[in-house]
Amino acid sequence: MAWTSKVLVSITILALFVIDQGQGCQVSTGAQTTKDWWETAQLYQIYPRSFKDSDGDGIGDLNGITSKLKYLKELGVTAAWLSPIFTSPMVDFGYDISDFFDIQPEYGTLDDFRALIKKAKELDLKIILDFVPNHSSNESEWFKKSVNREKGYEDYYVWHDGKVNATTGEREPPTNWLQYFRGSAWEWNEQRQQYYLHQFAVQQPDLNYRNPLVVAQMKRVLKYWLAEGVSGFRCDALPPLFEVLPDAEGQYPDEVISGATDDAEDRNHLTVKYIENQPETIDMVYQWRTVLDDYQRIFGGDSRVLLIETYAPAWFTMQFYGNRTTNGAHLPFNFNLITVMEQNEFSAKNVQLAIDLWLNNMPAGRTPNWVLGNHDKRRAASRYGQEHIDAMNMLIMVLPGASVTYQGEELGMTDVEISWEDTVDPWACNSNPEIYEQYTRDPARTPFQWTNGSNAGFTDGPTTWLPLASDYDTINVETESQAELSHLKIYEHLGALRKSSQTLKYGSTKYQTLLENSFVVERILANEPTIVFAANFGNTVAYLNLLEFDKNLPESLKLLIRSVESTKNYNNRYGTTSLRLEPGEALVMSTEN
Ligand code: ISL
Repeated sequence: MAWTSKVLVSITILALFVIDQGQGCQVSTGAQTTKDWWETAQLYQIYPRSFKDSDGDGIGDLNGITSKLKYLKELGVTAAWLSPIFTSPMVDFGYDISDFFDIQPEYGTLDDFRALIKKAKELDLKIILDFVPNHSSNESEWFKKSVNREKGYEDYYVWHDGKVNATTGEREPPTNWLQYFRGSAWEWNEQRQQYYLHQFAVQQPDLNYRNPLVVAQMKRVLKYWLAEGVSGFRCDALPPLFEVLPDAEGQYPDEVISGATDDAEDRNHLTVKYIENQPETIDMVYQWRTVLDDYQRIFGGDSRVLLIETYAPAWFTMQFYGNRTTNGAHLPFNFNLITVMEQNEFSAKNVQLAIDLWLNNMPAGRTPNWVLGNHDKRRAASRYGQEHIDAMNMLIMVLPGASVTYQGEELGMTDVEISWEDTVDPWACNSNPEIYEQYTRDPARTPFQWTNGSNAGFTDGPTTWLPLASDYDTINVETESQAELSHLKIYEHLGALRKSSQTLKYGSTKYQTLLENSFVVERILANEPTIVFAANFGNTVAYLNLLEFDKNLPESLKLLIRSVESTKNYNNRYGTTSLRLEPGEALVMSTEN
């Protein structure tokens, strides 16, 4: 080994050793290796209905998305995942699919989809589709055939005779199971004279994964869209994929009442043990991974990826990654930055807890990811406070692994209050005007804000399918692009930094809560500038001594990116021993000269 290489190796080892001596939390392995595209991806969720309308009907569509792919490229996005675009009666806005092999007519045609893929390829953008395996629409041919007990379809869904009440003699559902969207998870079908299971709406019957024909059919769905050129799938609603096996008499067990709520229609009324998080679900994901890997082996190209949607405890979620011998999903979504703050206040300590909970439970050698929002949750700017949206966008972009942004979070879009009359989300519609706000997911699904012109530039037509936000005159792409600094510009700067910085790609990570309510993340890579993120989540001024966090930091750091309200200047240097941070101020800095 030449002496220069020896010195390099020693410096790297020394650097890693120094990191390990630090206070606070850190993830090591700063060694530079090559990473596959998804390991450092900047992912972006498109909700097609609300992204861009191209034909004036007030509903977003595929041609609308195609016309805006360049926008995603400018943000730095690596791959966009599209919420469902398949044929659907739209009871759950595309999550109730009636034909898994075709496009919803109001969104366009298969040819429009092919044009979208072609344009994306030209721009070097990857497209990921939503795969909804748990259920179909009740208007699907499969369901109709199953209702008719047509050969091969008899057991496509979970059918049951139900019970007869010993006292009244009346027919009852087989169990007390509740759907997510309020009310019983069983629906009586007159024609077939049996109940069917639906963990979501009545119009979303659960497919029966104990039937090998269903397993094979859903693998066909994956292969069909892979052949159309997609780069992977976001797998919807995994926890309820399997239910426990019935006993020898064919009976299922009741769930225990949890006591968490008196509302007997609300799923939280039950402690769900038999209808979620079964081991067979993990195995099914491993099988889908094989489908994707086989496809790549046969047809070549970049890795096709599996993203998993699961709100489940870590012991279950982490198994999706795979085990010692088998690969599972590339990225089971990490919702901790959302869910920890649903149960606790938004604070630096709880941000740290959210990060710890993922990194400390993640199996070795796997890739973390950070989801800030999606179409099921309130807007990030509304959850954390508008003054913290830049900080949170910075956080997910400086942490190691993949970042996941829901459309509009880069602009700082906020929740739109939707009246009971305008409410369309089935979850809310299954409740009543007094309580619907605790269930509705409409506020985060309103049309994307492109300009301050008519209907925010979302559509040329007179109406929009959900009301527009009232603040679109200032919160929109056009206005924010023209501003000297804006949430959008900050997001773009972050995207560019992620592309250019070896440290953000390969560096080791250290993070810590400082003082009462400030938070710092540091990324370190030998022979590359160290990147430091610092944010004040509190409501008083904080003076941070960053040397308490890492004594090896220099006297001053160069400012790369600042939050909108910060009065600091790009490229100026700021001292590390007493860094003044205003409430809500967030910075990304570097040790470079
Ligand atoms: O929304 C939730 C929490 O806020 C979840 O309980 C959600 O219902 C669950 O994660 C599944 O969501 C997914 O599947 C649903 C669909 O309505 C959601 O939009 C989708 O993200 C049924 O397909």
